[in-house]
Amino acid sequence: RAVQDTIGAYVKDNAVDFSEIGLKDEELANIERVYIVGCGSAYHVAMAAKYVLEDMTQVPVEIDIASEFRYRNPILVKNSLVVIISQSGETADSLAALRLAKEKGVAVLGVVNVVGSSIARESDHTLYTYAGPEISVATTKAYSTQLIAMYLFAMRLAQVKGLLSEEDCAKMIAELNELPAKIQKILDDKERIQWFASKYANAKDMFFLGRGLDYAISLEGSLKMKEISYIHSEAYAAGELKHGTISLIEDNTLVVGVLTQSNLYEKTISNMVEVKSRGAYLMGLTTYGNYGIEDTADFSVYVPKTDPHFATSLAIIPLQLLGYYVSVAKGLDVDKPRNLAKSVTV
Ligand code: F1P
Repeated sequence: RAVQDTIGAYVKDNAVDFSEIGLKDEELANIERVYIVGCGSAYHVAMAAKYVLEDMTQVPVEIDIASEFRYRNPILVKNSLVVIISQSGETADSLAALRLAKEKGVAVLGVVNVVGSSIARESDHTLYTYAGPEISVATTKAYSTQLIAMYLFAMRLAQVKGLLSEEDCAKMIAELNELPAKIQKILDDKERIQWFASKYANAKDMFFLGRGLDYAISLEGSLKMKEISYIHSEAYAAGELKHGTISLIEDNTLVVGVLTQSNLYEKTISNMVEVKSRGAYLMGLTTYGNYGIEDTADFSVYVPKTDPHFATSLAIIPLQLLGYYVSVAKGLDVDKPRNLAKSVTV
């Protein structure tokens, strides 16, 4: 529902339409660089958006954690746009990043859920997400809607830059409109993840691996595991694991490989084989059709096919469920993760 509402807010007559938020095509046409900034899950959306935007628009994208951006005196080039992603619109570091960008004379696009929040008010343009008022502390719906907002932004920018035809944009919109039903299909199969998750209530460490967009998904899956299950987990760009962390793999350590991007599939499989030979127990997360994964993974989870740019929206669901059900198996209160606040305003 949240995903559908966010799509519906900015799609008119099979095209992405930002006229209501005053983001004009002439302004988009001038953008030569994009900086995307956020904290926590919002930063992981930034990373996914970087892959999508660069691939679709050929505009270079830099991403940063807001608490780093605000203190490092970032060089912001002319004709750039800073995108600040924040569910609450009140996160102190993200708000400070926004103010810094404005001081430096760069336009800001806020991607915000809470209407009238500080970031929404101070941004030059605000793309509202429609995650609704009932937001969990460990971001799930907000993450999904922020992704949608960033896909729509990438599609409009690609069209303005002449890299996406009206017809291809309409096809992408059709794919977007299918996401809610596909998400529901994954949720309908949740018992299988629950059964698997219940075996990991006592796990010490977990690792998530992926390349490209699948690395961004891995980071968010790993964060969910930490936030709600209190299990030490790390996400690695799959090729980086062997440069150190592989020494932490012991017999039966759970390693989750994410493989939604067909051009990177074989490479990530080879990294999974490497950790398996060190004793890891492998969960493979891929799209329907890639049944060869069962030759390598001990437990395989499939998500429906979609445009590869949108794969994050589907692949994150089993990982959120994994974190959720490990937490349930440990008898924890998923809605009240310790030490975590809904909005970090200091
Ligand atoms: C950012 C954030 C969330 C996280 C937790 C703490 O919040 O890091 O991603 O799940 O709630 O804050 P926001 O800037 O998106 O409101």
